[in-house]
Amino acid sequence: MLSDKLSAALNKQIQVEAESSQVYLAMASWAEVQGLEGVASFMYEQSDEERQHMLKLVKFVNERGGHAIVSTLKSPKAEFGTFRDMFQELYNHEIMVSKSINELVHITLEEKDYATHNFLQWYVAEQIEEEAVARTILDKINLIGNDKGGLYLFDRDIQQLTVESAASNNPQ
Ligand code: OFO
Repeated sequence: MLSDKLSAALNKQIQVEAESSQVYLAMASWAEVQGLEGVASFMYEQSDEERQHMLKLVKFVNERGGHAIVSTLKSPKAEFGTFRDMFQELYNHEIMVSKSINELVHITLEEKDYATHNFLQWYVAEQIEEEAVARTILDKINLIGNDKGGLYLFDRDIQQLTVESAASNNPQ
């Protein structure tokens, strides 16, 4: 059975994951309108993944005797400046989410809830991977600079990354 404190913190995380899905959906739409097909499909995929993260939490909270709450979400912005700015935002967003997961893990230790602690390890690992992917993408963007041909290749490469992650990613 979840404690009230942990239940509230998990519900807050449900909101964070749902808002992440919204932010990446807004990024996907912006990229699509800019003609960056590869970047758009990468972002659509990220958005879907965040929804899966949210659902996994909903099911866990309910299974453990809590009540997962579906809350109002902040509306994400519609414009992202340059695609470099957008990926910088994605990276910053993931760092914020990692902090939020760490805070949750901290509460599980305070509450001595080792089942939830164990459940959250999947999210800890996922955040390490997502931060690493975002950093790799930013490094590539810095290499390209303002080169149009480089941007074309980047857009094609990132599409490949989406296909690979869809093949290897199997959220339960
Ligand atoms: Fe939910 O995985 Fe990152 O944010």
